[in-house]
Amino acid sequence: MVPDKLIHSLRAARQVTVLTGAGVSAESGIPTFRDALTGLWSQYNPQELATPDAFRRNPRLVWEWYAFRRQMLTEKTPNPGHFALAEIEKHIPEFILVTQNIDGLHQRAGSRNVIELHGNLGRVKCFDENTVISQWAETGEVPPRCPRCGGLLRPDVVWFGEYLPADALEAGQAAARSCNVFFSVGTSGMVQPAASLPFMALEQGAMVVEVNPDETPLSRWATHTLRGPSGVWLPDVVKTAWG
Ligand code: BV8
Repeated sequence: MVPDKLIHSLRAARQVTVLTGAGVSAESGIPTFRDALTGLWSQYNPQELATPDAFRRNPRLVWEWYAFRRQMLTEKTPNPGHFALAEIEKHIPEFILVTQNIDGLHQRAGSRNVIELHGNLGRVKCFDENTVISQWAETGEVPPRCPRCGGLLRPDVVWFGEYLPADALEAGQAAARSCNVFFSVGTSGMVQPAASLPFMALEQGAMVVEVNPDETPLSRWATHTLRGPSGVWLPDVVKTAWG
């Protein structure tokens, strides 16, 4: 049962900001970082693969891990949680969706104002120049090389130990500081600086709602906790608030 106070605040909200993590894509069949990596990748820890050093040490391995995830994504589709967020956006004057995910499923579900804090699996950039490259010669070399400078190509995602795109982070922080209602959906809240956004919202008096089957460091501070899958709770919020 969605709390009445949450529905009332949502209907009256001028601005709603949402932070999502891997959990919002779990019901699309995309394993979260908490889930043990499956199959071929089960012997690797994502945090050991998603770093510049891992790429320097073994560019082929890291490139193939992302190619595997990109390939997996072609068979996945947005789930009711993604669609519910796209629906909420239609009812709120100012709606900002800040995601840690790199799967592009929010955009595929129809969300329009999406801030990607950690990049996007569908984009590739030059490791040396940092320029996004959309076409390159397939010579069979893995990773492929930058057509401009010959450097190695890499996924356009933010690795551990790398800075987030400044414009995305600043926009996400501003959105946390100015919203009336903040949803934290499907994130374990372990990775900084994204994990600080809900607390920035709390500091300025926003209603903070956590949607997660499990406890997180945010749970004890959240105004409301919807304990369960986002694919169930978020459609329930939409139905209760707007019928
Ligand atoms: C930075 C892209 C400044 C790549 C990702 C020491 C040295 C260097 C850095 C650090 C350090 N100590 C700390 C840091 C900072 C570090 C960090 O936070 N580390 C943590 C691990 C301690 N952060 C960084 O490095 C960031 N950059 O700080 O720059 C700097 C620069 C140099 C030196 C120092 C500092 C960059 C972080 C970005 C990393 N890139 N992704 C890729 O995807 O391959 S992070 C990646 O992991 C995701 O994007 C996501 O952010 C994170 C996983 O978190 P979640 O999304 O929350 O997923 P998780 O699996 O953890 O949880 C899922 C949740 O869903 C669970 O709670 C589960 O219960 C729930 N769930 C499950 N099913 C459902 C559900 N919820 C709802 N419905 C369901 N059905």
